[in-house]
Amino acid sequence: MGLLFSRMFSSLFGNKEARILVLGLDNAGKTTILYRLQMGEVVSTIPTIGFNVETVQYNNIKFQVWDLGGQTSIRPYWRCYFPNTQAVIYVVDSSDTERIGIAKEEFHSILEEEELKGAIVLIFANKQDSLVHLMLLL
Ligand SMILES: Nc1nc2c(ncn2[C@@H]2O[C@H](COP(=O)(O)OP(=O)(O)OP(=O)(O)O)[C@@H](O)[C@H]2O)c(=O)[nH]1
Ligand SMILES: [Mg+2]
Repeated sequence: MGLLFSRMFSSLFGNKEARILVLGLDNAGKTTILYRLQMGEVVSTIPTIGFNVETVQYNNIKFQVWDLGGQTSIRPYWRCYFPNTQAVIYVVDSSDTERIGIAKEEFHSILEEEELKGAIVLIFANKQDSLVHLMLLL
């Protein structure tokens, strides 16, 4: 997964540093993805109150990756981090079918933000393993 992101962004940004926001509803898997990218490992997480920020380096490209808490009460603060953002990774819990509408609404709000108009957006359909389990139950 890390290699996939690195290849994609290296073709987009060349040698520059890039600021990336990882957004999505609470429990979507944002922090898990951040540390999977940075350390190459799946770590155990707790809900993020505020943010985590890490530098992820691939060859000569540096990514400053901001993982913001996704709880309802924290989402209004996402906009504080929008300036100077080159890319957004929007993480969706594919198995959270009940909240897919809320995830969509939040995503559309992001797309309307003036400060993110030039940003590249990637939608990451996370928890595909849980989705498979869900489908097996149906
Ligand atoms: N089954 C499964 N679980 C995952 C996956 N990715 C993350 N999780 C689990 O989902 C839970 C929430 O993950 P986090 O990375 O903390 O979620 P978050 O989006 O950072 O949540 P907030 O910080 O509250 O916004 C954890 O128990 C993770 O282990 C995945 O691909 N599959
Ligand atoms: Mg988190």
